Amino acid sequence: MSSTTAEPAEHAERRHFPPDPAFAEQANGTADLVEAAAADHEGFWAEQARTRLTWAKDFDQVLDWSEAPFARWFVGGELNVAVNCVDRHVDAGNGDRVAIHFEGEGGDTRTLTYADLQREVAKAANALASLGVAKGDRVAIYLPMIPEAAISMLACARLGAPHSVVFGGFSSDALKARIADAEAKVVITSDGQFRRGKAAPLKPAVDAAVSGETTVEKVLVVRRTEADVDWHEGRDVWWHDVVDSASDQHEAQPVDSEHPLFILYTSGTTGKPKGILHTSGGYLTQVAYTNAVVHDLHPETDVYWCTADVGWVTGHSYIVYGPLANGATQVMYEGTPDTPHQGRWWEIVQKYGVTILYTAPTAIRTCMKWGDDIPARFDLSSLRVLGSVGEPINPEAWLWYRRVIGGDKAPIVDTWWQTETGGIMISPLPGLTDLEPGSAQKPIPGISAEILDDEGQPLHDPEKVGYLVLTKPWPAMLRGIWGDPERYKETYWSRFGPEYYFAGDGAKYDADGNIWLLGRVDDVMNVSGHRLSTAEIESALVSHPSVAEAAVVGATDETTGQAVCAFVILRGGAEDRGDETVQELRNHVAKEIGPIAKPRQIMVVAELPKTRSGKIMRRLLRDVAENREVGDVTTLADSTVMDLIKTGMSGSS
Ligand code: 6R9
Repeated sequence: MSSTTAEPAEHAERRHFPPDPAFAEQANGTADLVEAAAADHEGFWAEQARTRLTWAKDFDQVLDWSEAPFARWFVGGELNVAVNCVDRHVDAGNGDRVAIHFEGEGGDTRTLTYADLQREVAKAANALASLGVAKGDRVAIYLPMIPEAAISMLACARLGAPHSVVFGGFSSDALKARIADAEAKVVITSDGQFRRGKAAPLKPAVDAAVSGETTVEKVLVVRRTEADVDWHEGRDVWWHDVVDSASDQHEAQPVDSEHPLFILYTSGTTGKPKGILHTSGGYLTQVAYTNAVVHDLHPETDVYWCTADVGWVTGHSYIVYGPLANGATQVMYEGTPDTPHQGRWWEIVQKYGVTILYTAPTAIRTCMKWGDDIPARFDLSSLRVLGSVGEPINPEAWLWYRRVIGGDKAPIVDTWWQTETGGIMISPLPGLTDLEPGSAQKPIPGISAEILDDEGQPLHDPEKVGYLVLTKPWPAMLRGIWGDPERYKETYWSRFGPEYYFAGDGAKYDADGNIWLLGRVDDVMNVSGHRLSTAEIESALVSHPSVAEAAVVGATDETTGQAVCAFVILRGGAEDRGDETVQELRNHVAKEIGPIAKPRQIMVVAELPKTRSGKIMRRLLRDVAENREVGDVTTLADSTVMDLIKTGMSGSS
């Protein structure tokens, strides 16, 4: 890549939002915390580990980095993760506090207090043990968003059996590959799941995935939709048979701080999926800390809701482990935001009095597309913190989120992190930071990042695009790729040498020293020697009043090397005037960024290809833009989207 300066988008509104003094007064994230972390990195994390978690045996060393890049945190310490997330809250007298308000897509509800959760997790742990699961065995979990997903994860943690959660939307092939890689002994699934008002089967995918040679001995099946299922005597067992009848008393054994907690496969890019390995003490410390400080969680008074699926790392860290370690009361919702109507999420916020909402930019842009009048029908005044994760949030969507959902007052935390980092790394602190729409801003206390140029030199010039790296080990960092230590070193610790964790994201500083994340490095384009970021052009397109969502890719071009190709979804109400619309949008990008960024081609589409966690799969759009056969679509939320786009393409030329 060249180090050409990318022009900043000249957004009409360059507004900052200073923290509200009343909010700052009660905030968990304080200036003292920032100071403490800067003064003593390891001492700071030791303090977080000791004050936020309950250890069965204290640790005697904070960090062992002698085998870098393989870290060991809180060496010698012992704890049980499930005990930290459940039992200790009951022991502290909070058994009656609601842990989970479950809302099914069809409107069925279930309330689980911490005491209920303790009983359910103990039963599930006893049942898994009776099926032969012991410490160290791997368990695959392929479930919809129902309480049993969290209960299963915690039951595994209780036994010290690492889980591998696979999205309920993934195909049997994807499931099979993940089961094989982790050599899972048991799979936990359900008969089916409710999506968009219909029951969709899940168990057949498991049946296909475990047919033939397999490591799987038992399949534990939750009844959810009551659909008929094929039954394999001797292998399949019903949850309601073995879990419901199990004892609700279970003695949990502490595990070593470095005992594996879970494997989670990263999706999206090409090649064999990577089984990202996380362990116990460091991971739990960082997710508890960030959930308290970044989301500003006050467990006695807040009602927290993270809209992610548990099959995504966000569901692991910010539905299950972080909030439950902190004793939070949270909402868990099974379905889609528009079932049975487009106000469903806001109805849930109103119903439970949600105070903290954590979601993804793609969801925010979708709600923007549906129009302001939908959220306006509900009382959203309980919301006091809003969070964003998964992609850069463009300033337009940020401002909409704050105004329409946050009542023009709730701070937004734009949180940058990855499956590999385990927990939040770069984010504003809601009581402390002067908020800058569109930027994730600064590493949180305890985390250090830099932006490097092609030669690996620190880049401090504002607006120059470089590579984001992390410069110090952190407690929730991945401990490796399951079964492939070389790939771990090669992927993350070789691009700029062993000192720097290479995140794979493009980034730049602005004049105030805020970090702007610019998308995956593979998605950065080079047009006539100018480096352009997909995120910036997309942001410029979305700042046009007719555009709801945009995806930009670089397609090979004979004259310019690469050319900008854009795919856009228009907002509800915006008319598609064919060439006129396209011209207007091209000119808009030229005006916002510069003529060099003007898309060669703009396609108006109805949908964009996204993973289940809402990330646009640009490589598939690149295939379309370069007239190639479309690649692997198994991790798409809806694989028919690509057919729609291809048909649209041939029709429009
Ligand atoms: C948590 C999660 C990681 C990649 C990451 C980056 C993108 C996530 C972001 C963001 C800009 C943010 N990403 N949060 N980009 N601003 N606030 O998403 O994990 O699924 O592993 O994806 O997502 O590109 O490298 P994961």
